[in-house]
Amino acid sequence: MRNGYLIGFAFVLALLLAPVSASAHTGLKSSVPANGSTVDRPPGEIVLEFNTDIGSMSTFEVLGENDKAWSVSSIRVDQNKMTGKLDASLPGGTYKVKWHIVGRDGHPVESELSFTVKREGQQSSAAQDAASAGTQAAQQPKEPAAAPPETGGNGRTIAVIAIAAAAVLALGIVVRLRRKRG
Ligand SMILES: [Cu+2]
Repeated sequence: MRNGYLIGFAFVLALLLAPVSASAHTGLKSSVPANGSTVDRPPGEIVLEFNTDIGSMSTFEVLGENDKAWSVSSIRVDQNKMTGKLDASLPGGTYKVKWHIVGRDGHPVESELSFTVKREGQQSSAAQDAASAGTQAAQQPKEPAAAPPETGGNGRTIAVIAIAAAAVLALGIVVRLRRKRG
């Protein structure tokens, strides 16, 4: 009977000691051009700034109408910033910047943003702004479904089990010692 309580207690203890795993993944902090913005001139480069440092393997691509890829050269990662030069002058239209990064916690994260290059004589209207605000809201960064298994999480699970086992063992010894004395 008493051992049941002790095991329960040990598990509660282990849960309390386990670090909270709900920490935020790395996400986009800002960009040039900004998400949902309309620019008067084709940008010469894209600048993506993240809320933590990112891995050197991080990259992005620029897609135009019908998902046509526009060539980006010399993508560079510098701490939490990624930049790349657009090889061509983008014609008027809406573009997507799809980024794939490895966050500071080792998790791959991907998402996209969009911006519009103004066409000749195009006026930015309130309706257009509202439309881009809608797109912006729908673009929350997410972990890709094909992400490799979370090694950090497995390590944590093993740590929790180890702590629980150690606690059970220690309490078992205490109980036995007490029984011998009594
Ligand atoms: Cu993460």
